[in-house]
Amino acid sequence: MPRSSKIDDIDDIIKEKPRVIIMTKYDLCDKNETDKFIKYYEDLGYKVVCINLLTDKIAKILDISTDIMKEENEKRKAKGMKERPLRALVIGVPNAGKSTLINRLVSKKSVNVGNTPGVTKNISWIRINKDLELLDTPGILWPDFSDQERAHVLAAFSSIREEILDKNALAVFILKKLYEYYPDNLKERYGIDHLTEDFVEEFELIGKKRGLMASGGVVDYEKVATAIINDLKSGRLGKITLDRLD
Ligand SMILES: Nc1nc2c(ncn2[C@@H]2O[C@H](COP(=O)(O)OP(=O)(O)O)[C@@H](O)[C@H]2O)c(=O)[nH]1
Ligand SMILES: [Mg+2]
Repeated sequence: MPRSSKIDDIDDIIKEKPRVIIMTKYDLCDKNETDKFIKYYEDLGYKVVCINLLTDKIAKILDISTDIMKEENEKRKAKGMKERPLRALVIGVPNAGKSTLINRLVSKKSVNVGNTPGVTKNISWIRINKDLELLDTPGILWPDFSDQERAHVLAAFSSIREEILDKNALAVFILKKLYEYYPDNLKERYGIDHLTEDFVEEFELIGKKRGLMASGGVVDYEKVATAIINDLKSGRLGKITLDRLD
């Protein structure tokens, strides 16, 4: 969800500071669509890294921070200032992979290099390498989910609690999106090749197929909704990107 997960006022927050856009969970997405976003941001002049944080080498992120610091330190030297490491903060919406990223960057050799009093606790800087110091806690920022479509995308990928929305409505949203963008995946996983007005047929079909029954031998709709949501998140519905660039 490269668009839905974007924090709206990020430009105001970051201003002219260097920024790297890290597209996490690259293993779960539809590369065709995500690559359009990557190109879009690169064309705007941003540094973009796409990564599977669970398995890919973290070096590509470290290399970028080294590059940024080279540029920054040249500017500093020109002004007669001392060189210094880059101090970076990981920012993103809930479930984006912030903690995973920080844990990957911090190694046993990393040392705490100082504390800054924060609002609720001290925040510490961790030396990752000679060019990079990282804040040990991520900045969690909430996306604006007043837009219904966006709220559904965010809930579908666990960035906002799905309880905020009606579970059945979220499952129906996912079915509609799959039908629009990934009809083959919908057919393959659930045997569904068309959608009906009230979705009863679809829920019945999925429930029977997956044995999601309540007592009395009737399909348990709540279990069906949960299954659809979990199938999407786990990648069992295939590699899915729900945002479109245009
Ligand atoms: N498949 C996949 N899972 C990821 C990736 N990055 C993070 N995760 C998983 O996504 C979930 C949320 O990650 P977490 O780091 O806790 O997100 P945070 O809320 O931003 O701190 C965890 O279960 C991670 O294991 C990734 O690149 N690929
Ligand atoms: Mg976290």
